[in-house]
Amino acid sequence: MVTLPLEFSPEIATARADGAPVVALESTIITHGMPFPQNVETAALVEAEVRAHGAVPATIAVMQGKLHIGLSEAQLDALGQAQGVAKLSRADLAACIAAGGTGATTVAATMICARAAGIEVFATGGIGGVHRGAETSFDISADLMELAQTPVTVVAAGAKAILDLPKTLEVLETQGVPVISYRQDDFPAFWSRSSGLKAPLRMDSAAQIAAAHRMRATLGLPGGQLVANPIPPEAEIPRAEIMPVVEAALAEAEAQGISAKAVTPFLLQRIFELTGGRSLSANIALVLSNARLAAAIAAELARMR
Ligand code: PSU
Ligand code: MN
Repeated sequence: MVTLPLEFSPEIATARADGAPVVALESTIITHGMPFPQNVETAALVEAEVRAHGAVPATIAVMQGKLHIGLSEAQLDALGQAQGVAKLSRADLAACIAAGGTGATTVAATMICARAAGIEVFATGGIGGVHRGAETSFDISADLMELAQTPVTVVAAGAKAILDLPKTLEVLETQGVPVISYRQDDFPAFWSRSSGLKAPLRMDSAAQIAAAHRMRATLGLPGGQLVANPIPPEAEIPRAEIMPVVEAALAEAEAQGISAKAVTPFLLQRIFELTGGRSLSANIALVLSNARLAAAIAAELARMR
């Protein structure tokens, strides 16, 4: 057997020794989800937000074959500026580490790494899902199947309207993933507070979410939970405004034959350009809000230990 080359930052090593609450953060949002320099600025703000709410942030990435749990400021900066960083999902992770490579982890890969590091809560922006036209393209993000098998509670602002949201909820239900809207009945749609669809579950406190996480393990069920936290009202882009932009970006992706792993980054970049950066301000606000909720859930879980 080879051992996993886990590399804990000093801050995370201390937090682990103390049993302090830790929140995992992904790195694909930095390399493929936002432009430089806002990506690096946001990563630092999100880490600060987690600390301000009583938990320790662990940004996760693969660098030169090491699985880093917690990055230094210099490492975050380097990752945020690097060109052509690999996007690692479940399928790519082992090959990248074994080859001594560097890559950013998606939601699926970050969940796998968080579990390996004993971290139970993870904050991000939006998860991948079922793409529109999946009935012909079969493009369904590995994030959904990861939620069904890896025991990490993921806090996101729902899924983007670039996806087919009804089909995304159907797959999550089929896979047995608890989808929990936070303090509202509707499933949120990333930039907008509502998708127009009801979420299967609703919870109103971090303690409730932590208790459900523990009970899932007690029942012997594999998998995690998806907590869908609506964007703060003041940062919301109403559906009527964002939908035409989403449609335009989707039409361009189709015309240019964008496929597979390139689809999500292409759409995010085009929507950023077409909204004159407004989509990015909304994205930053919702990630910060998710960081706060994830810190509160991690604190509850630490208290229950
Ligand atoms: N959705 C977003 N922002 C993102 C991503 C998705 O709103 O940054 C990233 C996440 O890392 C997610 C990945 O796990 O894209 C999903 O990619 P795919 O659809 O190729 O599985
Ligand atoms: Mn895909």
